[in-house]
Amino acid sequence: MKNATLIATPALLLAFAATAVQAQDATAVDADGDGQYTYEEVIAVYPDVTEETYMTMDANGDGTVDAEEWATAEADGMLPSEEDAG
Ligand SMILES: [Ca+2]
Ligand SMILES: [Ca+2]
Repeated sequence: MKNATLIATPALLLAFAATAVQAQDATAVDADGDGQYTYEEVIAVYPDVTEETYMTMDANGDGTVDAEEWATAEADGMLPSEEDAG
């Protein structure tokens, strides 16, 4: 049974890792961790976000979406649902 355990564990870790990635959207989007979510960073995680949507998310019009604007967009349902991506 030891062999079976060794095989099963990596699969469980992969499943857990996939769940963890989905659960930390905001930090995953801000790839360089500067607190600004550039359009490039956003579409890397949410390919369905159009430039128009991004500009709508950029509430103060400074050209980037910050954490506060991101949270507002998320609350307003502007981000495509992860459930639709499958
Ligand atoms: Ca960034
Ligand atoms: Ca902004």
